[in-house]
This record gives sequence, structure tokens and C-alpha cells, in this order.
Amino acid sequence: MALNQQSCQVFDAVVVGAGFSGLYMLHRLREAGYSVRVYEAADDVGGTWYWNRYPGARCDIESIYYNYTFSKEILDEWTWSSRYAEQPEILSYINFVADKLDLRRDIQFNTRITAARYNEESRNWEIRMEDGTLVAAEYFITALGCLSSSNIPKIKGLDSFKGEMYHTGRWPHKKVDFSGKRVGVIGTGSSGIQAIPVIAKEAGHLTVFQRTPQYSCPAQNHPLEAEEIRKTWENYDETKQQMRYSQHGVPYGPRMRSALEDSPEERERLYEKAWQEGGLFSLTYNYNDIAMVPESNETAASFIRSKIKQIVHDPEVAQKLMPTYYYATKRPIIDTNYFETYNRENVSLVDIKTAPIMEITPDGIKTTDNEYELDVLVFATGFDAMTGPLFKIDIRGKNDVSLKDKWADGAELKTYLGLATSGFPNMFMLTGPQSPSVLSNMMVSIEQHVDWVADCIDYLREHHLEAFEATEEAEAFWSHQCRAIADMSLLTKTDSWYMGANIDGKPRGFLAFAGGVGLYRLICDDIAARGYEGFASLLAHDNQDDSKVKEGFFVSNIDPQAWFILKQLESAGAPPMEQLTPELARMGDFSLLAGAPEEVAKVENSTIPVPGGEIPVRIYTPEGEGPFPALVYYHGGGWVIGNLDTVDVPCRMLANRAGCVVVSVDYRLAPEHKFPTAAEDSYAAAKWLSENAASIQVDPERIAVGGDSAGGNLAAVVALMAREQGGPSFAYQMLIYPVTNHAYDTDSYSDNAEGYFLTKNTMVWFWNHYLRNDEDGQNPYASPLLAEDLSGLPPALVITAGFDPLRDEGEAYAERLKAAGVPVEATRYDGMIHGFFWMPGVLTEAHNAINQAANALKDAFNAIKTR
Ligand code: NA7
Repeated sequence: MALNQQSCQVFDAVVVGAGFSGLYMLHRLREAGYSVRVYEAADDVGGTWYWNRYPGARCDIESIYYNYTFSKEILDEWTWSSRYAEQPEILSYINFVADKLDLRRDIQFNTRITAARYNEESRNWEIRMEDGTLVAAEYFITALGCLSSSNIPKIKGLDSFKGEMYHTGRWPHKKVDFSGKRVGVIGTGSSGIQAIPVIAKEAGHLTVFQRTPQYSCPAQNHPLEAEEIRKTWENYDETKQQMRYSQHGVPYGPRMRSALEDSPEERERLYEKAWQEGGLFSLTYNYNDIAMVPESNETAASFIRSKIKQIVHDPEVAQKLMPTYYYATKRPIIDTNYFETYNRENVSLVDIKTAPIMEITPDGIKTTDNEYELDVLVFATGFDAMTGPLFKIDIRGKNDVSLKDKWADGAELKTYLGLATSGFPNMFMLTGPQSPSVLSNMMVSIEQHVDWVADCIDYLREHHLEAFEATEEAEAFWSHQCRAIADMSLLTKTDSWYMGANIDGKPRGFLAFAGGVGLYRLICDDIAARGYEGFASLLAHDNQDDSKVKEGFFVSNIDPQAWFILKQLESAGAPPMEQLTPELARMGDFSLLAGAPEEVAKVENSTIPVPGGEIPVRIYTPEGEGPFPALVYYHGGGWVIGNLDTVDVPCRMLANRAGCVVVSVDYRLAPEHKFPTAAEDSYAAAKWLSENAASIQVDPERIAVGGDSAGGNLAAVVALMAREQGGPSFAYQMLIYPVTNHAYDTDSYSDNAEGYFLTKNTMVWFWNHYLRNDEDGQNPYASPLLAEDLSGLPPALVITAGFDPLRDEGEAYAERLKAAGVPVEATRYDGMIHGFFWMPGVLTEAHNAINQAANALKDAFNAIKTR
């Protein structure tokens, strides 16, 4: 496609698509004084809402929040008629905005863009229309929508059908008449579930061809009063901020509680309330772990299944409608009388998983066990989402490489922030793959993207930066993050269109950023504030500050899951621990990071005597016959915070995997009980176990000590105390990122002083609460690294984390043990942060470390057995 640019129009920016994102992009750029042209295949504005006109089509976000928020005036001038607006009303709203801002004069309708190519010489994009016309632009912006490439499955005989055929995403503009007709609907996603009840009312007979049963909750749609809208937006700025910094783009979020913390009765009560209230998030927002923890998910899933059973009269039909995948791992669906529709005489349900469709015949559908005669066939079969619309245009970047080839048809999807991709300078994708878009209220995501791109273009012009593109490093980082973050949830455990699984032959992989719109906004803003870190401009290369790029967070080798946790904690804006009182610091709840506690044969809370009092312990006994080996476990928390619950999950996992009893010890905390109380309590607990082993089915010859962080310190100290104070003798010491020295002088302290969960300042705060004075810090029972002699101690496992201030002192202790002749297995988890051992709910490496520790314990116990 060679172009004589003098012969064609040249714009500052070309935008493809006149839906919500394209329209706002046009407005922003035009207001800033750029020349912009929007091309749209349809004959009017609307995008997704122009095409999806099927009966019953509605938004699944409450209309009150499904607005542009950039203009208070526009917001105030529009009134929605119901809680969930119907498609015609949403389309009217889009038209109202287009008129109000006089957008149409810069939109060319009925124009499909077929190709776009970056010309490296002119540094312009050359954009070709279906009729061959070319235009050029410095910036090429896709506003294609995520769900605009409709999917009609390639079923044998498709073209032979004599009746009428429609796809929900390409619905005609005239009313389709179903009255008295035999109608078939293939597909029971959101579109099918909205359309089926409406079609059923009109059709002679409706046959639904269902491949996967779905969870759906009632929308409980109702008329909206103008007063309600006014009240909601009374605090315009505040509501807007709440939406922007939320998880999904609505001004509320999940309750900070695990579904497993409530009794079944309480859960039932809350789910029932949510069912009555209706809406997309009602059920899931009862708890914060439904999308994360299988057991929590099942509580919501089984509630919906029980509702289906109640609603659908015919038990066989109800059974066919029972979904089994993890709830909310596909976009949750809300409906109006969907399940009730199966009680109608004129509706039948065909399960095409057990009897698949063989072919479409001139008269209807033939499955493996039946034939269905139809007059109308409706495909509610969804879309080739996210990448589909981009691949429909032949987009070519530098060296004439096509986007489709670069991404290997989607198998190697690589973007930076979902906004840009290397090799395609000055191209921006609005709500594209690897952005949070489809997991959110689209309006919030759209406004964020458009604002960011408009600001970026201003910056480029101001700094005379041309040919601006994402670096390969940055996009590798981002793409890795997106996959790893999605893997932390249940989202990747289900075949869904989020995974590309709905399209035959489409490569599988999670297509969006699952970290939430609020966090995403912070990251994007952070990157902009760093001078658009992760982007490079060819022409300005000499002027760019390379050091910035090298130090950037996207080139660090921190584990993506750990990075995500850190970003989330950062965005939560909690004050540093050292600014809190110990009482307040103890209230922090990290149970979501730990994940769901697994079953252990027996878990018992008890107390044991220690000098000057009693302390609680929790005893985990595995399946099988005793006597068992045992691990005495000391939790972390800088001797100031932490308790038995903090380490409940890893203790359970260790008990099951190592086949040992775990005695978790709630030693007394500082500053109420300063050094050496914690060490003495810990030693007393180990001695108690050794002396009372038989009473809890433990073999006294096979006892290990272990712990993490301050608990690792206590385990090491107990081993020293036992050697020096006449036993007991331990089979093993398991030291997880232990504190070993009251000093802050290591490289890891300076490299990881802040930004990696445990900070240097917090460590200083912990030590200051723990020790009575500096002299205590020199005591080997506080700083075991200072012990003169480490010989004769039990064999050890020392696990450290790469991004931890305590890394080097843990490793120094391992070295000293080795030098003293103690067998040591030392492992550094390079990409990990302090505390990761008790975060198996979100970190794969936590599982690896717990498994490693369990295997090491097992080996140590077996060595004694066979001695
Ligand atoms: P979805 O959610 O992708 O649903 C498509 C439906 O079509 C779903 O039930 C599919 O079953 C079914 N389908 C897809 N291909 C086939 C074939 N080949 N044979 C039979 N059935 C098939 O699209 P929607 O339009 O409903 O909703 C898209 C989004 O719009 C929605 O998430 C909201 O965000 C709004 P499957 O589940 O793949 O087995």
C-alpha cells in the first residue's frame, strides 16, 4: 500500500469506531485542537449498542452508573427510566451525547476500515477503507469494542437453512416477527438468556439449544425515579472517584470477609437477600473470595443451583440447567424470568452437550438423536472477543509485520497496559486485550483509556516525541503480569470467552487484566508520571533518560503475583505499620492472601503452661495412626503482631503434606512482653511437647522446630537453647526467611528497604518493641547469627526471599550453620517477598515453598526412623 500523502487527507488522529470509546476520544482530541476523523462501518453512532438490538437486550451495569462522567452537564441532562436500561434507551443516550457535542461532523459513517499500515518514512499511519480510499494520520486509535466480531459457528449445512437466520450481535433494524413461529435459539450466554424469555412470549414454540448451563441471577429491574438519580449523583466528585478506584467500576465493592467465615445459615440469609435485591454484583460482593477460593465459590454456586431447582417445575429440565463451572468465572448473568421461561408449555430445552448438533438442514437442526423443525434460527453464540475485532483489520506496524502475525493469531498476545504494542508506533487500542475493560463497567474503563491516551498525545506533542511505541521489555512484563494475575483467581479454570475458549481453534489464554480498574488506573498514572516509562520514542532516543527504563518496575525480576499483591497493598493506602499502635497493627487481616484452610484430620485449640503463665497452642493432627513426628511452629510478625490464625493455612498444609503433628505456638507478644519472653515461651512449648509427646500421639524422638520471620528467629533460638540447656534434641529446624541479627547493614536491607511488604522502618519498629535495650540485640537468643558456635545444631532448611530486607541475614545464618558442620538446605526464592510462605491463596511460589518444607521435614523424620 504505497501512498502519496499529498493526494490524501492527513489527520492528527484517526479513530476507528463510533461507540462510547470512539465518541469520547473524538471529543477529547478535538477539544485539544487536533484534527480527528472517526470511521464507522454502521450508518450511525452506537457501536455495540447499535448492533445488539435483539429482543430483551439490556445493560448488565445499573444505568445510573452507565454514563459518561466527564461532563456534569451531560450527566445532569439525562434521565434513565429503569434500573437496567434497554438497548433503545442506551442508543438514545449515545445519540443525545453525539448531538450535544456535535460529534457527527467528524465521523464518516458507512465506512469500514480494512487495513492500516505504519509508514516508517513519513511516520504516519496509512489507513485504507473498503472502497480503497486512503487517509493518513499520525495517531491510529482503535475504538472497536471488545465484542463486535460476532461468532457464527461453522456448522455443517448452515447455508442450506430455508428459514430466517439472525445473530444477536447483528440484529436487523426492523422488528423480527416471531409470532406463531417455530424458533430455535443456539446459545445461552448473556444475550441468549436476555432474549429467550422475550422470544418465548411471542413464538409458537421455542427450542433452546444449550451447550453449557449458566448461572444467572435476577436483575430485579424496576423503574428509576429521577430523584434517585439526582441523589446518587449529588456527590458527583465522590461517586466518580469511588467508581474510578474500585474493582469493577461501580462505587461499591465486596465485603471484606471470606464466605467460609460465615455459618451456612448466615450465608444462605445473605445470598437470599442478594437474590431479592438482584444485580450483577449482589451475590459475589457478599464475600471477597468467591472468585478466588474454590470452596467459597461453591457456596454461591450451590445457592444458585438450589434456586434453579426451586424455580423450574420439571426436575429433568432443571437438572439440564444446572451449571457446574466456578461461578463468576464467566461474566455473571442477570436476567428477567429466564429460568421461569422453562415452565412454559411452548418452550423446550435441548442439551447439545450430550446430543451435539450434527448439521443444519433446510428445515431446522439435526442433533445426534433428533431433528427439530424451525422457521427461525437465532444465533446467540457470542463473539470472537477482544482480539477478533483487531484481527479483522489488516494492521501492519514497522517492517510490514502484521498484528495478527506478531501475536501469532493471539497465541502470543503482547501489549503494554493493553493500550499499545511494540512495533506499532503511535497506535493506541481503547479497551483492548490485556486491559480491565470487559471485567468492568465499560464506561469507567473507556473514560480512563481515552483520558490517558489524550494526555499521552499532549505529552508527545509537547516534548516533540515521534514514533512512540511500547518497548519489548515493557510489554513482556505486562503480558506476564496479566497471565499471572488471572492465574491467582479461578478465572482461568473455566472455558470462557475471556479465555478465547468459545471460538474453535482460537488460542487459549486470559484476555484481560484482572487486577481491577482502580489498580489499573494507578499503574497507568504512575507510568505517565514517570515520563511514560516503558515507551520509547525513536527520534527522541538520544534525549531519553535510559536509566529510568532500566530501573523501571517492569524490568525487575519480581514475581508477577507478588508484584500484584504489592501494588494492591500500595493502592489500598494503608499507613505504614510503624505509624500504628501495636493493637491497631494486630488488627490487619491478610486471610485472603492465605487462602482457604484445607481439611486436617484433627485440629484442636489448647493451652500449655509456660514460666509465669499459660499460652494458647493449636494442634494439627494428620490422617493416620500415631505416633507421629511433630513440628513446633512459631508464627511470624516481628514478635509484635501475628497469631495462630495468621499461619493456620500453612500449618494445615504442612501437617497434611509432611504427615506430622504441627503444634502452632501463640507465644506472648511485645511490647507487653519484651525479650526474652517470646524466646522462653517458645522453648517452653518445645519442651512441653517433648515431655508430653505421648499424650498427643507424638514420637518424642522426631520433633522439629520451625517458623517464619520472627518465628524463624524463635525456632533458631529454641534450637540453640536446647543445645545449651540440656535438650530436647530436635530432628530438624525449618527456618523461613528468619530474622537472625539485630542489624540493618546488609545489601538486602538497602536494596529492599521499602516497597516490598516488609520495610526497614517496620523492622526497626519491631525490634524496638521487642528488645529492652540495644544490649539485648547482642544476645544470641535475640540475634542467633551472633552465637559464637553453631555446631551440634539440628539439620536445617533455610528459605529466603529475593525481595526481602531479611534475605542476607537468613542466608548468612545458613552459611554459618554449614561452616559449623550442620547439614543445611538453603533456597532463595528469587522473585518472592517477605511473608510469602503464608500466602498460598495468591502465590504459586508459596505452594512450592510449603511443599519443599514438607518434603524436607519428611526426609528428616524418615532419617531418624531408619537410623
Ligand atoms: P457468550 O457469553 O459468549 O455466549 C455464547 C453462547 O453461545 C454460550 O452459551 C455458548 O456456549 C454458545 N455457543 C457458542 N458457540 C457455540 C456452538 N458452536 N454451538 C453451540 N453453542 C455455542 O455471548 P453473549 O452474546 O451471550 O454475551 C457476551 C457478553 O455480552 C456477555 O458476557 C456480557 O458481557 C455481554 P458455551 O458456553 O461456549 O458452551
